Amino acid sequence: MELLEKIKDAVINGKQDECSELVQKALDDGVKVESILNEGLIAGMNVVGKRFKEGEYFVPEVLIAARAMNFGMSIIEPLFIESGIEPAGRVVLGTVKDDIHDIGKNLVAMMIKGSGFEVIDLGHDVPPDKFVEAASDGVDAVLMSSLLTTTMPNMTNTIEAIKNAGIRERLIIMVGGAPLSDRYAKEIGADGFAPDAATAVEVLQNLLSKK
Ligand code: B1M
Repeated sequence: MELLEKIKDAVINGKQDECSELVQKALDDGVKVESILNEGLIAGMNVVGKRFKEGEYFVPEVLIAARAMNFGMSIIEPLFIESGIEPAGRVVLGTVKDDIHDIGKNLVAMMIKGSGFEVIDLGHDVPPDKFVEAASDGVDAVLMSSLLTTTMPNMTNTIEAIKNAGIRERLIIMVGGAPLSDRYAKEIGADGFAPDAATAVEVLQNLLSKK
């Protein structure tokens, strides 16, 4: 089997050590960093996202696959700058103020990272001004997660803070989390909503392509 196909499979099957070894072997064999990223690691996470969406994979499988991908990524990341590979985009992500639920948010982070984006993960309980601060230069999108009906208004507060900072126009704003809906996202003035982590990637890519 071709090396890149093996890397893809190692991600899909969550084999972290195998994934790092194969990535290192590919580098030693002179395979381009870009190919390792796109045809190996990202291709693997795409399959994982699809299986998750179709109910074939559950949260643990996704977490294990994402960990394997991260093992592989850590080997090629230092080479990105040298080879001049630009990320697909740069996003800021966090769970809003007063909300500490971060399992779903972490899944979203992994999927998005697995699609070639640079993710600035602010963690959980993130106040509006932290989102604003992080979304300054070179950031394409702000992604917010909320799992509590009581913290959903903090998405509105964050969007307000982003508007007040004068940076709303150049940013894509996406929201998600179990109690949210597409309708709510529209009501609060977000650009997009995704019901799950795999769809989050599709929605983000779609919104950025129209930007
Ligand atoms: Co909390 N909790 N919890 N909790 N908790 C819920 C959310 C709840 C529904 C349980 C219930 O009552 N049935 C309820 C919320 C009710 C409501 O407001 N609607 C609730 C409550 C009330 C609370 C506390 C207030 C309880 C208390 O202390 N009285 C408290 C609040 C703490 C706080 O945040 N201030 C609390 C605390 C906790 C724990 C700390 C114990 C723990 C969180 C641990 C952690 O995250 N590190 C916890 C957990 C685990 C849950 C449940 C059981 C599971 C949540 C989860 O991780 N799901 C949850 C009940 C349930 O859902 N069964 C519950 C798995 C995860 C993969 O799914 O997060 O939905 P989810 O993410 C999905 C999508 O929503 C989407 O993609 C993800 C993957 O597909 N998504 C996005 C998420 N963010 C997105 C962003 C996007 C796009 C998609 O774009 C930006």
